[in-house]
Amino acid sequence: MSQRFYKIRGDTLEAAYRTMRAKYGADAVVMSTRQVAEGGILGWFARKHVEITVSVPLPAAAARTPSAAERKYAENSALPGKTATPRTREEFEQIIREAQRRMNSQPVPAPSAGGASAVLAFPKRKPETDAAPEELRREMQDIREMLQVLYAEHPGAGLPPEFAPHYRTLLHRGVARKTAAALLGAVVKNADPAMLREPRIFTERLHIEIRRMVKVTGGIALHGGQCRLVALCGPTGVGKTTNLAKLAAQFAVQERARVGLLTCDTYRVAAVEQLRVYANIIGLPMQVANDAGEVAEALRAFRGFDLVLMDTPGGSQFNLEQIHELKGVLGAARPHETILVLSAPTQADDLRSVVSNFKCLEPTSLLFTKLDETRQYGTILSILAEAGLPLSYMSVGQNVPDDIAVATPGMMANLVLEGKDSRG
Ligand SMILES: Nc1nc2c(ncn2[C@@H]2O[C@H](COP(=O)(O)OP(=O)(O)O)[C@@H](O)[C@H]2O)c(=O)[nH]1
Ligand SMILES: [Mg+2]
Repeated sequence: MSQRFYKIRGDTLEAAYRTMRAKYGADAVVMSTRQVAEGGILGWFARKHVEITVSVPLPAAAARTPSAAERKYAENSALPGKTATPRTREEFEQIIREAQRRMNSQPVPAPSAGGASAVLAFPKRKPETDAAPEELRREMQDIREMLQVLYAEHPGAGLPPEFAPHYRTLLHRGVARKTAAALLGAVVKNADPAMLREPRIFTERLHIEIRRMVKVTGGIALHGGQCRLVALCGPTGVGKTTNLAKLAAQFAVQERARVGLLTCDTYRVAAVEQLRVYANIIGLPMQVANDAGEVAEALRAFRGFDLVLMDTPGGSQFNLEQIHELKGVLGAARPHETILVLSAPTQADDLRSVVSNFKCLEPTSLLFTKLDETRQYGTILSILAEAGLPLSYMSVGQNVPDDIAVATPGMMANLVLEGKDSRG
């Protein structure tokens, strides 16, 4: 969309903003604000001004009819700094106070000074005097929250309140606040704000930013002539054994690789038997190791193989003793890759504690299972971003060997933005 940029100065932000409205009308948008000093001698006695850079759409562009959402935001956000980044706490607080005042049509006292709590402590309203429609109140709450997160975690990231619906969609899909704010901040930073008003364009840019955020391994890579050892670890029942069987079948059947199975999950007899069933069906040799010494011995039996997949006992992330024991076994095995297996329908905070407590096993990637049992794919995105680990595979069902896919950034973006599982 074509537009022209102007700089306007005023004694205060409010004054500059009023000039902008008077001169350029309702379509002008504040792109940035800054403090400037004028006159004075050697830096003394200079007068302080606020300078705003505004963008004004050229007539053809301005003729576009705003969407219902845009109109609603325009009606409810006509205040200084509407589309500018809040640069200071004062400015930020003012935006919130103004918005609340308009919602309540009554003055809202300034929050008391000092500390982050001042930003968070918004005055409580009595429900019986509250005339604001529920919908509008929720939207304002989202805007406030989005600004708070941005303000706290991405100072300087410009995010006009009109993009709050996108923020809310991300939260509904399970994306953590911080990740959502980072994504939207990146979208706004890397694109023309006027273009982003078009929801389709915004979604496209968001797709790009999600793809940028997601790192992947591309799956297990075989190294000709070298036996790769890959261990799967994680909590109980997440699908380690089932997905190990899927990988084994795919490498043995499709890639014609020499694959061996090794398990040190001897806590439960059934666990060994479960893997043995798969080993027999696929026709693969299997070794059982009870401790670090036996692991070394078992690995010798697989000399000359292309790939050894190692199953491990599952355990609660809070059973640190068991994790420590497994660390000893993995220390002896020295796998080339250690894949931490996580179940996607798990609550985000539990996933965080799994990642944090299994970190000592030095996982090289994450494998998310049970994507068919959730639509909160945003959780996966946030955990990946927070863990700083790449994604290797995604499991979308119980079928061996079909229900597993090598993860790609595009797949992850589709999941988050379209809410479909990766079979779709
Ligand atoms: N719906 C669904 N179930 C799965 C998936 N992956 C594994 N499972 C099931 O989860 C259960 C536990 O799997 P298992 O491999 O024994 O977990 P482990 O304890 O981590 O080894 C089994 O019933 C699997 O069939 C998946 O992607 N989707
Ligand atoms: Mg198992």
